[in-house]
Amino acid sequence: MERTFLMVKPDGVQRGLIGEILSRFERKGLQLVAAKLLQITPELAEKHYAEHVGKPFYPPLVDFITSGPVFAMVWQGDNVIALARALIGKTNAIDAAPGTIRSDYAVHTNFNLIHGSDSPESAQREIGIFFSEHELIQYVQTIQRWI
Ligand code: RTP
Ligand code: MG
Repeated sequence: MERTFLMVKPDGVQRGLIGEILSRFERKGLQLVAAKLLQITPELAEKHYAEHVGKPFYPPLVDFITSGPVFAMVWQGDNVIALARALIGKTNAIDAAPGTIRSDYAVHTNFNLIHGSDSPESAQREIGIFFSEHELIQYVQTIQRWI
């Protein structure tokens, strides 16, 4: 059983798409284990996007991700990291497959609505940045045996 870190970015929060985005992961049969609305500081942005520090798109990325509240979540399920990335779609909305979140709602690479961890290492690191252990709720999801 894997866990991944997902986050509705400031554009998704401002556009009122938290519920729409969250419901896609619920319908898939994945399990929500933590969630909160928070404001990302520049320091937190640098931690989260450490791999991108120094790249040309990094300064606008930090401006964007700190521009308003985000909705951070941890989801659990078999292959949840790759499954979530598949539901999210490619970084650039033009390349995202129809039916994915970014294809359905995003226009620009810079405003692409949602973040999803890209590997088990990233997931563990990002969950640790945004959540403490006591915020991760363990419970039996009774529908799991049908999924
Ligand atoms: P994310 O980390 O936000 O889930 O997005 P991702 O894995 O699909 O893309 P990543 O390569 O990690 O890039 C992080 C964010 O930086 C912006 N970006 N701009 N102009 C560009 O070439 C470019 N490349 C990346 C995007 O907003 C991307 O979500
Ligand atoms: Mg990424």
